Amino acid sequence: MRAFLYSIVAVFLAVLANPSMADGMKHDGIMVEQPWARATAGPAKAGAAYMTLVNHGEATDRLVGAKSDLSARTEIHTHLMENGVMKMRQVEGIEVAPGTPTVLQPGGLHIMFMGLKAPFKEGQELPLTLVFENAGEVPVTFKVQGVGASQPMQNHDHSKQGHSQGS
Ligand SMILES: [Cu+2]
Repeated sequence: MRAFLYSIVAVFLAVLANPSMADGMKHDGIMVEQPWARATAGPAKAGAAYMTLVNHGEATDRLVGAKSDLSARTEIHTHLMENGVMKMRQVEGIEVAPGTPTVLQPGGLHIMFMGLKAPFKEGQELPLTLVFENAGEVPVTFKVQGVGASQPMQNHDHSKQGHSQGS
């Protein structure tokens, strides 16, 4: 009986450890919460996506890149003040330490889409792949909010995901 219980636990743990069997947004300890973007205005050729990166693993990981078919180039950016002017600059990577959520948000870190093939329209759910040093490629579906949105929309459907994984 005891061995039987252990095997049940083992199967359960295997499901937890295998991202394809468990929650689609959880990959080797990295969880991407509330990915979102603002709709782009008119002819804008650039857009940005924001999200919170949570590391449920034991070791620090790093976001080292982003891939997307939505734009010619997809980069990791931050904002910084230079001579009193807010500027964007590409960064090599973003450290994601266990227990410390890393927030990408307007005015700070963001995923930048340069040379957009089509504008971001409110209500769209678009694919993006984040590349982590340890966790590897993590597919994300981000939701496009209104042009003036300053934070991810709070869902009232009591669903943590907010939407299904598109990939
Ligand atoms: Cu940028």
